[in-house]
Amino acid sequence: MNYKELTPQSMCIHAGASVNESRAVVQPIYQTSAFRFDSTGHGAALFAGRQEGYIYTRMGNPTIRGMEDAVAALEKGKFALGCASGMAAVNTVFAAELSAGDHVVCSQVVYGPTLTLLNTVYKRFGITIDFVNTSDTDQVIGALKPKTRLVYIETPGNPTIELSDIKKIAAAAHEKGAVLAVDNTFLSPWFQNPLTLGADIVLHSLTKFINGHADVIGGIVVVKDDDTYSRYRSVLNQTGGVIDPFNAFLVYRGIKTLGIRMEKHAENGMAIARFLEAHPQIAWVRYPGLKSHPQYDLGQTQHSGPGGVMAFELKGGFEAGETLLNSVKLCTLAVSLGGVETLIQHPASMTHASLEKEQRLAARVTDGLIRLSVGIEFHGDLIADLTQALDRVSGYIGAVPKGKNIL
Ligand code: LCS
Repeated sequence: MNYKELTPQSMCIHAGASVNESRAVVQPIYQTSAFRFDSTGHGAALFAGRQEGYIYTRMGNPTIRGMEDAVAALEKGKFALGCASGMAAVNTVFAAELSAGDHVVCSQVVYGPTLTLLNTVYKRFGITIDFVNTSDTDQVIGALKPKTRLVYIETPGNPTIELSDIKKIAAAAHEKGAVLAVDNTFLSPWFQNPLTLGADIVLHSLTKFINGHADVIGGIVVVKDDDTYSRYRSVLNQTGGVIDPFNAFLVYRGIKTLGIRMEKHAENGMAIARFLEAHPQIAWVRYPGLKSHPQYDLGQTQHSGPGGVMAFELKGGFEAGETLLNSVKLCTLAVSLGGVETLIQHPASMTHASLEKEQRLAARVTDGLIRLSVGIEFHGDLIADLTQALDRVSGYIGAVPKGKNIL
């Protein structure tokens, strides 16, 4: 059976080419650095690419390959490249695409270290970058230059949950001979497939929803054609930032429940976003499932669900936010996102602390912004926890109805 023809739910369970002589139901962990050659001729044929097979785990490994093929299928791409972290995936895209003198148009709203990587390492290598508000396609069009090689977006962006129009941005980039790379970490391939909307490259931090259990650091790049794949594979092979077989195994296992987890993240996300939006302490909530999201209509055209991550701001600003973060008991105060447990964090002092204040504010990461990654606990327990924590926010103790304190 060709797993590429399956529906996404069955793909989650069965996608990936299994190289598995043991007949084990689950792809085994090939925890080996190298693979034996039958003869010098065999080794030479593998190195020359005349014969298919595995040589050395940095260049490829069956456990990693199974996971890569599963993500490639779910993203409707042709090949994927498993990386040691999401940042290794980001770096693979930059290293494969950019040469000295090239220009990049990058969204202002991306994971902090992505912006910093461009602004430090790649700037040193003679790359010029314009950071623009990519939720306004005209700003992307206005920033494109003859030297633009890469347009880079996250949608929804981390952490403000602003959306960018993948189809229109891809068309604008292509018109100028540039490629569009989309970091699809926040919605996962379950809810959004940028390659089908015209993007050339998709990448993920596997650390988040795709693995889903907060126990792996990993990343992946998905491409559409053989030539791009060989070029990227060669860069990843030289730079060495590959995922290891054990982490690939854990991610492959996580993928089996991607669909049911994502549906639950979204169901809980809707319940919590509505609760927060109606709460008197909350100034605003940004979540793709809320009609109040400024780009709700765009979202409906490019993703099939809202995911599990939202941003909000308290009326009491940063101090109120600090009290909230120090008062939650079921939600965990931690960075990262996309796991089965609910995590809450403060981007200005945590995930986006590497940005200069000016850059941070340009990216609309205000001091009072809070990011919530909703897990798959029972939503009523999460609402009870947020209620008791919001009760403690200064000036409002007693002003909001008390929730049941479950802890
Ligand atoms: N892309 C996005 C959208 C991310 O959110 C992250 C990490 C990365 C890439 C990098 O992935 P990593 O190397 O960590 O696997 N985002 C994080 C965050 O928001 N909190 O902690 C990490």
